[in-house]
Amino acid sequence: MQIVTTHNNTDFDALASMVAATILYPGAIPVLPKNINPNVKAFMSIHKDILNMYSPKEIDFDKVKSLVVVDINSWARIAHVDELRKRNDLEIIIWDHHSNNGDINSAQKYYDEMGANITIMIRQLRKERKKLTPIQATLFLTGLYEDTGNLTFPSTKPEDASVASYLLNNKADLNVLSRFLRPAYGKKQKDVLFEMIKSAKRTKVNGYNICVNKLDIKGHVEGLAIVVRMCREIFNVDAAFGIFTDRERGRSIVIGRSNTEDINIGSIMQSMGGGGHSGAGSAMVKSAKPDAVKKMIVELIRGNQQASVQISDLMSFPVLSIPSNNSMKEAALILKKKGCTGIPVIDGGKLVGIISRRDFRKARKDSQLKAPVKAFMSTNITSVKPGESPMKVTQLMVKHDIGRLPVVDGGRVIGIITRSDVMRYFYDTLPD
Ligand SMILES: [Mn+2]
Repeated sequence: MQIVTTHNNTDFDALASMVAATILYPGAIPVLPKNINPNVKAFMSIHKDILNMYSPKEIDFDKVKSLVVVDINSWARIAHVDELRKRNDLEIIIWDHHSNNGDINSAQKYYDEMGANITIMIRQLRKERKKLTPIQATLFLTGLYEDTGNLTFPSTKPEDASVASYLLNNKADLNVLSRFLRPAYGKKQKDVLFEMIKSAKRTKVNGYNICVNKLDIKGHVEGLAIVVRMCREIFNVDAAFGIFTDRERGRSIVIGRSNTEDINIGSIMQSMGGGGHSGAGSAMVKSAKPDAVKKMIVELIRGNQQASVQISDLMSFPVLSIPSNNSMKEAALILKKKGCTGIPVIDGGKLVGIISRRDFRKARKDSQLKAPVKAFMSTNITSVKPGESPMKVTQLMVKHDIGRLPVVDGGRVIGIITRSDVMRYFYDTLPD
């Protein structure tokens, strides 16, 4: 007998991957874990007959000769088939898109770092020219959208998008999809979310805004990942973490969601014994001290992450500047010669203003060009520290409608960052 299974707290990508596996391995029996996400449960309640899933209790594990594991590569996450773990005559086939190496040993491993696991499986289904029903296409697209945040998560690959197009061609139903994809949060999740909103504190790490929430829970609470995701969106932070501590059991569940590749949730969770992708992940920590867990998260972001890009890496220097008693004419010459739109005005190493092309509109008469720069410069200066993130610069540029910011360290201008520097960063040097 061959069975197919996936991780507990089953999400749509996991369920979709299980169904895809039953097409790839005809006759294989799909075994669904007991804990499945609330929105998947809602989907199952209607599609139960068509999907024909088995519960672990219904399986005679002695008869299992082959195990297909989808969307995960960790024994801890498939504890419902733990009986098979010690078997050495078992064939194991893995389909996974999580970047951690995992602890299930298998000779047949289909791994690719796609936004969704279903993308890898559809690649194979198409190769084998398998036909999909509209319901299958709908479920697969729901999984794809959930794992890629409707193709917006940074982990999304071009192939995910082309698979979305393929599934829409195969009559995936967007009405059904949006009805179930919507996070089905109940009273328990709402209570947790409100608690988190009340106690949430924003912190700055490596120039990114993060939000770490500590909360006590009792026993198993479903859908905590949804709550953390909503928390990230509500607070509009780059990454949000939830530390859910069960004091009776002496452990904490850590869940993270990130919107930037510079804070890689997967590798942070891996360091804590869990796993995930760059955008989402979780870990079970044997500690009932949420403050210690929080410290660990912050330290992991600080140290273990690939050094995130700072303004000092992008800025131009040395800075072209002009003293405030030079004439407007001299300033105009520099701007023209260097082809820039503005320069900082610096007296004795200190930033006192900015003179830009715009300020010349105020100096209409020729005689006014003889006036010193300080008469026309703007003294309302917005500057930025070298340790800030490119995102912060973008926010300042939008807020103050300016295209260049002096980079100031200890009162001294050490560089200048322009719109084009930031653009170059966002378009060219995004990590793969
Ligand atoms: Mn997945």
